This record gives sequence, structure tokens and C-alpha cells, in this order.
Amino acid sequence: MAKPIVAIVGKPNVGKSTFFNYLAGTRISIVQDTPGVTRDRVYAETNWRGRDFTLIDTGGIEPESQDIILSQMREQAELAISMADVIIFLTDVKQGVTAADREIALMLKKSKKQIVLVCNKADNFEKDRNEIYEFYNLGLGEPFPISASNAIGIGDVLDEIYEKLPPIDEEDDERQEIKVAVIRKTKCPENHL
Ligand SMILES: Nc1nc2c(ncn2[C@@H]2O[C@H](COP(=O)(O)OP(=O)(O)O)[C@@H](O)[C@H]2O)c(=O)[nH]1
Ligand SMILES: [Mg+2]
Repeated sequence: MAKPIVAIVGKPNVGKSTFFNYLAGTRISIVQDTPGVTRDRVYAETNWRGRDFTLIDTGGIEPESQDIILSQMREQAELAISMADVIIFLTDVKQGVTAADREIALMLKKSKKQIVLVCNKADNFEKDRNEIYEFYNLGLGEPFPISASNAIGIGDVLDEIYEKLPPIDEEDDERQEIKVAVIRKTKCPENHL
């Protein structure tokens, strides 16, 4: 049986690669202090509660210019919408809700895909609580606070992903192969795999 695809989308620097690496259990994706240089890579086979899935960090090359950041975020969200079974929308609780978050949220909402809204950098749940509430305004349901770098809250996110995965016999192998081929083509034009 083919595996469902779970994609992580979000602005540069919210912690997508940190979260991905933690779930992948390896440091295949490059973590950057400043957006701009992340080049590699982005797939991991993982599982939770006995369900296997392919996890994708859509971050890729993260540009510095605001305009390019926005257009790339749109592209990444579109890619995730077209390919993924479940989309993890990662935000940064320390920044609060930004215009870019609102725009991505709108795209995701319209898509009718399964979305898990995650507020990263909630290093201290008590202290960050009020900021987390603000994320309900995105209209994507309950925000899940996590601290990817401190491995806090991850189990709840995985449980939510698990709940939103398609039923076991809905995936077919051929469709999965096509999806992965398209992602590779889109994300790795120079064969950086
Ligand atoms: N305080 C805090 N910093 C984090 C957390 N997760 C990631 N970071 C930091 O945020 C920065 C960007 O992380 P990265 O994973 O490269 O973000 P990406 O651009 O979304 O892939 C790095 O300096 C990380 O160490 C977290 O849970 N708490
Ligand atoms: Mg990254």
C-alpha cells in the first residue's frame, strides 16, 4: 500500500526544517538562522501509531527578498495543496499572526484539504498561551503549540495528523508514484536529491 503524503508549509524561519528533522529523526534538512540558503532536502519516510507516511519539508531554497518570499510561499502552498493528503501549516508564535500567515491560511482553507495548524517556538506554553489564542483567527481550527527545538507538543501534532490521514485503502500506488515524481521535478530541478 502506498503511503500518504504529509507536507509542511509556512514562512521562512518558522522552524519547518527543525520540525521536519525531528520527525525524520535525522538532520537531512538544513536549519538556518537566517532565511536564504536552505538548499536541500526534504523527504522522509516516517510513521506514527503504525501508519507510515512520507513527510515533505516544502522549504527548499528560502529567498531573502520579501516579494520573492511571498511568491515562493504561494507556490509551496499550491504544491502542498495539489500533492499532500495532510498539510501542516507551521507558524511562529513569537511573531504572532502575520499578513503572510493570513494569506497562506486563506489558500489552505479554500483548498478543503486536511490542515493541521501548528504554532512553533512555543518554548513556554504558559507564557505563550495568549499568543497561541490569536491563531484561532486564521479559521483553521485549533492551533497546536509546539517547540520543535525542545521537542515539546510533537505527539499531539502527530496524533492530529494520524486522525487526518486518508483511510488505509484509499491510496493507490500509481497515484502515489505520480505525486512523488511531480514533487521531485518541481522541488529538485537540478537534481539535488
Ligand atoms: N526558540 C525556538 N527556536 C526555534 C524552534 N524551532 C526552530 N527554531 C529556530 O528557528 C530558526 C529557523 O529554523 P528552520 O528550521 O531553519 O526554519 P525554516 O526556515 O522554517 O525551515 C533556527 O534558528 C531554529 O533553531 C523552537 O521551537 N523554538
Ligand atoms: Mg528550512
